[in-house]
This record gives sequence, structure tokens and C-alpha cells, in this order.
Amino acid sequence: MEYKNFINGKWVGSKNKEKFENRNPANWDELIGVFPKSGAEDVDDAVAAAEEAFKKWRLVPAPKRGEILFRTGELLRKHKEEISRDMTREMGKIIQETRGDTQEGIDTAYYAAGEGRRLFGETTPAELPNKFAMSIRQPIGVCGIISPWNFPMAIPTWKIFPALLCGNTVVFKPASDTPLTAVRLVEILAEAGLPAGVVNLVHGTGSGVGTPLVEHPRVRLISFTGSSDVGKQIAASGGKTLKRISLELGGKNAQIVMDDADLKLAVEGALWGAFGTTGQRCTATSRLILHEKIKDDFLSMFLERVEGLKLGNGLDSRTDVGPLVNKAQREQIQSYVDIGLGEGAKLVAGGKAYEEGECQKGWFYEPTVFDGVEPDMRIAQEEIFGPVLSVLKAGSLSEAIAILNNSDYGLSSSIYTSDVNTAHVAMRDIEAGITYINGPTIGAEVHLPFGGVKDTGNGHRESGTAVLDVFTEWKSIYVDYSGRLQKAQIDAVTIE
Ligand code: UN1
Repeated sequence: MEYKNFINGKWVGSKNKEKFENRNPANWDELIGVFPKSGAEDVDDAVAAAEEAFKKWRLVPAPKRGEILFRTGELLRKHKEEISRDMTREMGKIIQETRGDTQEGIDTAYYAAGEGRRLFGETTPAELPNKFAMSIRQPIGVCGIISPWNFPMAIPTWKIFPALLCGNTVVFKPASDTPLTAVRLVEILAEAGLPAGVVNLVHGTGSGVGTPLVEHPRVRLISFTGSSDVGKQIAASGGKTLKRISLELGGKNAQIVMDDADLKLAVEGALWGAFGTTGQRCTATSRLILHEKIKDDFLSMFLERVEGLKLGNGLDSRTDVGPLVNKAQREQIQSYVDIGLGEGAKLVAGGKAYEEGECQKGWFYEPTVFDGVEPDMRIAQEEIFGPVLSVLKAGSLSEAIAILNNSDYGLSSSIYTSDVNTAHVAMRDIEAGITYINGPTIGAEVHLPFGGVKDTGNGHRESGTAVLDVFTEWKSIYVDYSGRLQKAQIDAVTIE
């Protein structure tokens, strides 16, 4: 039950000997494990190991690096069920979803493995004769990976696998709510044959481990997923050492339902988008924008389904919605519900902690819906990160899109319509990194770019081939085989 950091290929405790507990959010009597509460000295050790390992790892051919990731995918597949069960125990979401989370890690492993035989640069003609030009991707160095608890396997793999494939080495600081899944991932990477020092794991808090990692002069890159507030601090402090900073931050994702939509389908989508993962996804649906012609019908169908959602332990296959991840999260949700009531929104479902039967020892919260929400209310503007949905009304497509775009964030978005013209206008005009037509705001696949616009990030994308731009530097190479000095832009080539 006692777990350690992984530095230079060895499991070691933290230098300060401090520890923290990880408990099941569905039953806080259940201790999942005890983990090191590390500090700056441990980060130093991990960075030194990663820096040393980089010297060799960058020279391993990319297809070989890819083979290790392929084996990692095979091992994740073999252990999928136990990893997923442990994940439900440590962060609460239901077993079907933790299986999906592990599967996303497997998909990412296979995708990265294949990329080992591509990792394409470009060859292009040079403007001068007897000269060759190409660009290649090169690794950056030591990468600090700081990941959240809501996708404890998928999100670390989105970052770590492409980082490694590109020839970088890693210091990994997982969320302190989900250290066990991080241990499982690192164990599997080591078993797959990753050399010592290439991935190092340091457990602990944001201030204890995250801050020294971001400030460390020899860490060249930080990839972070979490809140926009923390992202801004990371960008400011990492900017002092001119690190590359890739940020995946908040969302206030909306689903539009038009009057020509398949309403049953749109109800299913909203239910899954708003209350899947207990609303704790960056891509969760937190605003529902209903066309006024269908609003009342839609809402009554929807609320009937919300009432039927079963809360409970995520390992029970009858459970639809698991607990929130911790006490602070539940307090935050309650404070937003109070804000919504204070702003004059109408509570039509939920609105309080759920403490019936077996749920009294967990951080459960009722699926909550506010009707009559105005676009500028705080509950329509701020990321709540829980099972709280705000319902807004629109009279037309352009009004619905304007409401959707009236947000500091721009991660995911969705529209339900049966009109192809409406769908195309939405694809063009919605300000978001991801738009779904006739699907909910959640469900991104690993081979397409993932990320958002505005305060959702700083322009980078994860997943797909886009992530390679995060984890590589471009190098342009010119080979002049003319045997004389040729001056670009100056020596004109004349055509006889
Ligand atoms: C997140 O919301 O934090 O698209 C990540 C999805 C998942 C990933 C979500 N594949 O909902």
C-alpha cells in the first residue's frame, strides 16, 4: 500500500520522507495507498536523471522508440481491467468510463508507435543549383509533464508517449488525487523496456513538485492540463526560463439543440455530455442552448432522464454517476449552485450533496440543472467542473451561436440539427477547438488534434500529428554541393 517515486529506473522515497494518503472518493474509509509528498530535491534528482538519459535516448532510432511504445500498448491492454478498476477506486468515475480512459491510453500508444516510422520532415527544392534542402524534427530535451486527475491514464499518455517517441525524456508529476494510475503507467513503461532515466515519476502537490519543475532551468518544456488560473501562472513563471509551455485549460462547452433536431438523440447526448465523469471533464457540457420552439418539450424529456440517473460506487455496473473527486471539489460545486440561485436562475434538478445509503461516505453530488440562465450569469460563464448544467434559450441559429461564443473559453462544442446548411454554418462560426455535429461535447479520438481557442490554451494541440509540434524542434538543413560560395537571395540564377 506504500508507493514510491521512480527516478533513474529505481523506486525511491522522497528525500523529506513526507507522505500523503490517497482515499476512495466513493468511500473515504477505503485507503488506496500512501505516496511520497516530494519536494524540490526530488525534482532535482529526477531532472538530473532525465538529462543524463537524454544523451542516449535521443540517438535511439524513432522506430525503435516506437516499438517500446507498442509494447507499452500491449501491456496496457493486458492489464486494462485491473488498471481501470484501480482508477475507479482512486478517482470515482464509473468502470465503463475508466475502461474507456485506459483504452485511450492504448490507442495513444499504438498511434505513437506507428508515428515512429513517419515523424516526417520535408524535403524541398533549394533556390540555388547543386544545393539540397530539408527540414527534420529534433527532440527538445527534458520535458515536465503535469497532468490532472479526471483522465488519469489518457491525459498522461497524450503527453508522455509523443514526448518519448520524439526522443525527449520526461519528469512526470501526476495529480495528487490519482497517483496510483501514474504508478501503473510507469511500471508498464519500464516493463516494456524503457531505459532508466527516460521517464521519472515524482509524486506530490502542485506547490511542492509542480512549481520547482516549472522553474527548473534545465527543464525545456512543460505540458500542463488543468485550470486556466494555474495555466496562467505556469506560463508566467516558465516564461522566465523561456520554456516551451503547452497548456490545455478550461472549458465552458455548450450543446445547441435546434428545432429540427432529433430530440431523443439530443437528450441522450446532453445527458452523457453533462453528467458523464460526473461533469468533471474539460469537454463536459455545461451549457445547453435550446431553440425556443423545442425548449419546453426537450427539457421535460431531459429532466425525466436526469431523475433516473443512479448515483453510487463506480464499480457497481448499475451506477450511472460516480462521486466527485474530493471534498474541495464538492464545496466548489455547492458554491456555484449557491451563486446560480443568487443570480436568479431556476433550479430544476439536483442542487445538493447526495448522502443516501452507501453514498454517505463519498463525495457525491446530485446531477443539477438550472433553467432560465442568462448568458452573462456567472454559472453560464465560469467553469464549474461538476454535474451542473445551465439551460439557455435562443430564437435562431445566429443567436444560439452568439450565446455559445459568448465565453472566455473555446474547447468543445456541439450542435444537434438535421439541416446540413445549419451544420455547416455552425462548423464555420463556432469558436472552439472541437465541434461535434449530432454528437455530445465529449468523445474526442486520439488521432485528431485536441485543444481549444481563447482561454482554453495557448495555441498548442495534443493528439494527432499536431502534438509532434509540441514535442519537437524544427531544424532546417541546407547541403550545398556546388563547391563554391552561393548566396541565397543575392546570386540570381539566370535561365539561358
Ligand atoms: C478531458 O475532457 O479532460 O473527448 C479529456 C473526451 C475524452 C478526453 C477528455 N476523449 O471527452
